[in-house]
Amino acid sequence: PIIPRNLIPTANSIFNSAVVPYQGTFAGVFRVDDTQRRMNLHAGFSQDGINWQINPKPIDWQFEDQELAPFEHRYDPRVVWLEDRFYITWCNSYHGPTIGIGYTQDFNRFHFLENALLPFNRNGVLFPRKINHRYVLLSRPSDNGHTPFGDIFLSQSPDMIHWGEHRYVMGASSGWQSTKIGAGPIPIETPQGWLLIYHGVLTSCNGFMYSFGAALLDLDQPWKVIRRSASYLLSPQTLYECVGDVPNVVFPCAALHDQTTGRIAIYYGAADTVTALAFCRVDEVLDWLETES
Ligand code: BMA
Repeated sequence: PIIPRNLIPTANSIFNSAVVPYQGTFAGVFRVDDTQRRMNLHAGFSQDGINWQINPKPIDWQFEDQELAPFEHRYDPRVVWLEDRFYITWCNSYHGPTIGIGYTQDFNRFHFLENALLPFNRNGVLFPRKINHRYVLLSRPSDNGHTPFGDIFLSQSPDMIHWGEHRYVMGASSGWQSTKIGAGPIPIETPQGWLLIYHGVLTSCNGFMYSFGAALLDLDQPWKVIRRSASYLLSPQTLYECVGDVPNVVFPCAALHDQTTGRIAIYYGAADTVTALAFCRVDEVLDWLETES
């Protein structure tokens, strides 16, 4: 773990958070549940990607349409540099959980764009570039509760506002991913396809258990799955993954990819309490996927 639950005074927990390279340093959007247990998003900054300063106040979104402004909850952010700005997607509430989209240029002023999809939906994840002249968004249609089902779908948009041309990507299957699955970090482009790290949920005697694995999606038709891991890449096994507000949860929301070394840094929430960091390499994961799928 790199971020403790109480890094800022009002925090009950800081987890499921997304970071990006920013002006030679790092910036991010963090899920902070406060001591009233309100779920909200905060901006944060780091020189090294490991030691973080998180703003004590939540992000103050600028809304053009005040209809969308009332706060209910905001959680599980993803952040991506796309064309000319950083887009943020998260689980927003508008009469139930749905996918909020906003943007920032500087992690100081944040603009709310729209709710991309109808409720109920979670795990909205943008691809880092247009594909076939369309913005592309993964999501996981769901229910208003703790959702005992869930498959990954894809939607396309000409303008980041209007989403359609929905395609099925993949669904819950067996073992660690038998109850539901959801896209994790922004997909990583490789010559072989889009590398998608995703979480999967198993229902045990103790409730849900969240692990994560990987899949390879077609570069031009990313709803087509080339490979998908039968085993998990990482499952909750350490104390900080197994003990916390929600035991037995690892939930990845960001993966920084160093093009030179091929190294990936995966930022994931552990036990819905702290933010943790794991490393792997693109070539290792792709080789592993060949034996795994
Ligand atoms: C999901 C989301 C995640 C959370 C997970 C485990 O439904 O709420 O934020 O990490 O449950 O509690």
